[in-house]
Amino acid sequence: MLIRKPSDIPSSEITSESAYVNRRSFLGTVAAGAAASLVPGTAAAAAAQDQPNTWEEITTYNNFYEFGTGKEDPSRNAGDFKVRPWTITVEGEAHNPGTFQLEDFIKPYSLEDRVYRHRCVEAWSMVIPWRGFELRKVIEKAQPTANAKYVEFITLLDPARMPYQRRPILDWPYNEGLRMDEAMHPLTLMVTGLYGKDLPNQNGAPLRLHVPWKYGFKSIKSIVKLRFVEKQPVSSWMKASPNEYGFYANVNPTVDHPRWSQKTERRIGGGLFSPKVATQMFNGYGDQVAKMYEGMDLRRFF
Ligand SMILES: Nc1nc2c(c(=O)[nH]1)N[C@H]1C(S)=C(S)[C@@H](COP(=O)(O)O)O[C@H]1N2
Ligand SMILES: [Mo]
Repeated sequence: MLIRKPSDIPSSEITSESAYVNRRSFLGTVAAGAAASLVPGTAAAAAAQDQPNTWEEITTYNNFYEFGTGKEDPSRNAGDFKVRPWTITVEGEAHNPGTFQLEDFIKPYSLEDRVYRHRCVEAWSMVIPWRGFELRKVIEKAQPTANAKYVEFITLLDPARMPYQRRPILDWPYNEGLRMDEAMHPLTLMVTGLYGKDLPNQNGAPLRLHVPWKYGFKSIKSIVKLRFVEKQPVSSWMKASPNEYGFYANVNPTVDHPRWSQKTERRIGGGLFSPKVATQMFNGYGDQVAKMYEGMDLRRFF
């Protein structure tokens, strides 16, 4: 069976989530202890912020408009979505393009588990233990030409299987893009699973992106195509509302969304009265990614 709900998972496997969380909190404690003499409050707060959300939270609070616009719609509506067979096409400005069955596409890469913060443009956040491989490995294999300046990603278009594509919510299929250096960054992950299991449909099965320093809408789900292009792609969200959603979409507490503040975020699962936490520049990954944006006006290139 490919997609399993917690109720389908034998109890011997359910321990994996609590073991994961306990291991993280142990590491968090050690890290916080080591750093305490330097930055007491900050390290402890950062460690607490890096506790993964539960399987339940990650799989029932989703944005996946192809299956409805309510947060619980994808978990309710995507259950029957069949993700095999699944074909991936690599095309455009590349010396080594191709069309692959998902299994063949993934085969060359070894999967690793990485815990990433995930910050939605709607000012909520989670911490998610993804499983996947670096996008740069795919790019190295595809060998983009000198003309390739961006990579565009495209979600499946199939209104028979993705029911809300019959409604004019966005200009379907959902698409996104990254500049080549962003796509080549070692943090940029092609995701196939979470908590060590295959991705549930509502989280973007069978293959989605996660770019942890950018707002969640960059992390496109159920990808069928990667296209190397010379010109900056125009994403579905840019088309829908260009003054609200830019191409870069870097998490940035100093640049508010036109309709709300981006200075703080609400951690999903924290409970109704949990305090809002401060949003960090580049979602806390600035030491690894800020260099790519040196000299750019991030108010203009939002
Ligand atoms: N194809 C597609 N990808 C998508 C979306 C979508 O509606 N359709 N929503 C985006 C948004 S706004 C967010 S916050 C993340 C949510 O990912 P998650 O449900 O795994 O947390 O997916 C992104 N990728
Ligand atoms: Mo989002």
